Amino acid sequence: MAARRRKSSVYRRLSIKSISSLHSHTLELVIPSDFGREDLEEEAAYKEPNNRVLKDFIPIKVLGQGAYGKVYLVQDKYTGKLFAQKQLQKPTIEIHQKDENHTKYVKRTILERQILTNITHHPNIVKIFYALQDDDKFYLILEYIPGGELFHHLTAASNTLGNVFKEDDVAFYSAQMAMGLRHLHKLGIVYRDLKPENCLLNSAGHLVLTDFGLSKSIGNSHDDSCTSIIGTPEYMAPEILKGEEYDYLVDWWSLGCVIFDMMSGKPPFTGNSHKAIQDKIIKNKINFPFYFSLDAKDLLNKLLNKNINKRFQVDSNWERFKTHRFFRKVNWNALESQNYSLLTPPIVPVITDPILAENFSEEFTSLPIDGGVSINSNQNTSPDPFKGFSYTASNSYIEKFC
Ligand code: ISQ
Repeated sequence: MAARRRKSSVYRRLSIKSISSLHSHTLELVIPSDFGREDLEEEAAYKEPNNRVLKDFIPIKVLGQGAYGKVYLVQDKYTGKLFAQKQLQKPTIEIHQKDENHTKYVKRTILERQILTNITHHPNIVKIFYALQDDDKFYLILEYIPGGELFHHLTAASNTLGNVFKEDDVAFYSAQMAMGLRHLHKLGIVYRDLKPENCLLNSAGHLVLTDFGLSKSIGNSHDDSCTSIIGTPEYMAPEILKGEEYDYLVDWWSLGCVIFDMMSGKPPFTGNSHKAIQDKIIKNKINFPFYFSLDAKDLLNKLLNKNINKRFQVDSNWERFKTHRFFRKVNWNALESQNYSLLTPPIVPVITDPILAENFSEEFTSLPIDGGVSINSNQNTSPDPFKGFSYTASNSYIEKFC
């Protein structure tokens, strides 16, 4: 295959202030965003996208950090394309003895890779392009969603009631969440972890669900040992917290909690400890703020019914859900035909250059990039106890969607 130049170069804006004795000028220079990065080889030989190793992804910034790993913004050194790379430390005997939660995260990451690769393309669900590993870590190379968390924009959406969205905007985002959930349910997947942090905005302002570490394939596995609760219970359905059997309905409960949160700035049940929150979710009645509309309260009462037999069975009553008055301004036809250009998102994120990750918290983006890939990275782990983890999407998929 002949060497091919990168199709498009990514550019970065630099503002340089110059102060003369009389005036202050701002000069804007537009330079390639990989300027000065010798590791991005300008003349790198062309390599098919389905032929990547870890070292082909150059870490640019930290986008997020969890208990057991970080999410990096990385750049494919051959194409300049950006991806989100989710990393997780592999289990060692030492970690295993000290920390049983880590073992759960490892099982979840393996499950997350299986679930994501089984999901057919959907605009409201993050895409996976590669799953790689070296001796120390697992790496999921995912679609980069540059608009950041929906709730990052909620904090900016100050109005007289505080950091809350208008009801019509809440209807817009919750309809997109519902589209993503329904797609998963049709594939036999329960998401189980719908919460604000997992809802990102793409460059056009449409919502994308990420983080499938808690998802579960119904009927595939009865072993739930890897999915006992870690993290915050605020958006979790009472039947999960009680350790009872559950199904797709848990996602519609969580949707109710996220709608409540978008409209009021907090989820319906809060407290100082996980135990206090859990108790309220199981026992307490919901209190609606005075400014919630009748339509919103009606929908939320249906979604947030603690009794699973009385909760809104959205999957089997999809038409009734879509035609609820709360969603009266939503263009469901455009959503269902995936004609997103007909939709007008309430917020279009400011993205000067996606490589700047300006919609992600500085708490993360200012962290040093302590080597995205493990030192002494040896990708050909042998013998490989995690055989089956590694995955590469097809060239056509990578080229079409990235
Ligand atoms: C995609 N883009 C940005 C951040 C992300 C965090 C987690 C998973 C996927 C992501």
